[in-house]
Amino acid sequence: MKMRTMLILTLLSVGLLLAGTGIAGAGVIVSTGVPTTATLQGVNTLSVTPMIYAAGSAPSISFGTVSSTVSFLVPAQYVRVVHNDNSLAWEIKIHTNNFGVNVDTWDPYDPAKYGVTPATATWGFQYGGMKGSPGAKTPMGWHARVDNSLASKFAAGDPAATTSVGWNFVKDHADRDDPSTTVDTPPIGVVKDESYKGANGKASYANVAYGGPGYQNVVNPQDLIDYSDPDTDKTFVVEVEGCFGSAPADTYSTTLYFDLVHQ
Ligand SMILES: [Ca+2]
Ligand SMILES: [Ca+2]
Ligand SMILES: [Ca+2]
Repeated sequence: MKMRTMLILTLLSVGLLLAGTGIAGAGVIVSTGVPTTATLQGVNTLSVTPMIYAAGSAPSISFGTVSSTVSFLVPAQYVRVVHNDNSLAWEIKIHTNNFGVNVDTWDPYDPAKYGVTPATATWGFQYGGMKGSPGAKTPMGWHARVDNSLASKFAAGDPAATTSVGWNFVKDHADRDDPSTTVDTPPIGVVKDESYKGANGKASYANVAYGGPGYQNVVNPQDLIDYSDPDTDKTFVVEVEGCFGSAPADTYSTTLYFDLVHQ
């Protein structure tokens, strides 16, 4: 090889080497950082107020004296719910607790606890709604809306037809699984568990709303896409109804609870 050719090749090699170094120089050579922390204070507030349709607040929900011919009745009051929670995932659940059970330790599946109050022979397996004398109960339904106040009532309907009427049954903390119903339809093959714990994960049953930082959804069983409507603020309303058609004449009462729960 001639000296001139060798010189050219050498120069080319150095050029390529420099070019290669140039490419390597575009990547990260050193990476270092500054530790950064913040503790965002948690906020977990929930308040509920009975409101009269198209008017101000009320001390309670009162159905008054109900005619024996009435099957489903929406009272003169609804409930305004104001919430604020910045946890990763929260839910607001509606329920009664007519027998004062501790839902964290209550086992609706343990047969040994059948016979302990509430006795199924007297009260059956579902206790949500209002309670009268032993064995007398008036189931209740709930319907939630993203509105912050209401001027008119949602049409009463049988909560058993959830998606067509928009109402859900109010669950009780002591609700047990009814062993006579085993399979839900639809979807076929899903175990039909009516206990409060079984219904726990079903958004359209005990949950009235859920969300996380920056968003909140109000449950709406008539939205067949995701059973919920996005709310633009932290206030919504829950309407209730009494299902008197299956109840005997009596005087009924309960406390309607709203629980803020973190998932
Ligand atoms: Ca709202
Ligand atoms: Ca069942
Ligand atoms: Ca939706």
